[in-house]
Amino acid sequence: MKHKTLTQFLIEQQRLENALPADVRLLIEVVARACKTISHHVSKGALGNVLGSLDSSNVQGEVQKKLDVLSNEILLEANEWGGNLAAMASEEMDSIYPIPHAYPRGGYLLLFDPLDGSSNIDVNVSIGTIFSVLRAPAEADQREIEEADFLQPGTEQVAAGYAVYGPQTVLVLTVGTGTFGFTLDRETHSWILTHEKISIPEDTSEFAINASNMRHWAEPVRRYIDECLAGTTGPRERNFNMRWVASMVADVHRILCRGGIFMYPWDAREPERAGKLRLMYEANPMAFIVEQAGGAATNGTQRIMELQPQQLHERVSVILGSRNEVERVTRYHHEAQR
Ligand code: AHM
Ligand code: MG
Repeated sequence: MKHKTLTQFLIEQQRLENALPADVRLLIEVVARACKTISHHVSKGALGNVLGSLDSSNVQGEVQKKLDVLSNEILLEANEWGGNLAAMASEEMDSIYPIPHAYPRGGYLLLFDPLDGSSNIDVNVSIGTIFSVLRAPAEADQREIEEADFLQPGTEQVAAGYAVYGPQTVLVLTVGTGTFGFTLDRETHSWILTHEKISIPEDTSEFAINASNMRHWAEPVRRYIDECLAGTTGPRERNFNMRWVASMVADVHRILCRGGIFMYPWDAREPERAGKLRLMYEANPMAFIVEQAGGAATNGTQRIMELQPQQLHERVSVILGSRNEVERVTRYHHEAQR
């Protein structure tokens, strides 16, 4: 069998589908290369002296792991000189990172969570990188890029993807023509297309939620999960299974492979907080990937990709995965509002 590499795939997308400009293609290649480097460091673990925490915290007040910071640096260094970007933003940086004046400036904005699944870093469970690409506003050409230039709804994304560093390192990508997966071949160091046009089953009998927060959930979430747990004798008339990796990349990857619903909803622990996950570099790219695979993503009442961000590090309630289940949870939220 002749393998198709990421480079071939992207060139075909550029030529055949007319789906992506050459500079976005190059930018994705650079991100993918950085993910290879991160994967290499992750796989070294204790031998690479990369495990454990630093004394610092990020803008959300979370303790930074050594690998969080290292991954952030790898992505910044890989992407700053290529000439395709105007600025970057990351979960690990308080504010945006404009491309230094020493390098040519491009027309795109890159946002990322450099290493998602922080609680799993030191315990050898799958973790990953999530990224999203937006256009820099055309009028920003003549001035410095500002944080406000990033505040675009997810529908404006040009590309989105994630890498998961698990038993295999896999890169999942969309440029708006479907969702595709590539496995890292560690012998040739290339990304090989292994998951062609991924399609999420519309129905599922598997849910993913951190059930330790059950007592804090809103009524529609509790109703949905109660009905799943009631199994064959409940209103759903079938048994459900539960999975929770606590790395969004791994939970979403499972859903792309075999269906399921993932929820990190609003809860009453910190009622003023919309959710735990971040809209711009976690929820939006995952929503784009999931929708392109035929799934759905809402915050309980609205499509995630249509939300107008107010802040770079804004948080959001997330319900995504198999279409019919996401629509059901969303309907329960609407019914509760009436
Ligand atoms: P992180 O970006 O700090 O790693 O946080 C995001 C992660 C997600 O990957 C995962 O779904 C969630 O946090 C798990 O949270 P919890 O530990 O509350 O179950
Ligand atoms: Mg994260």
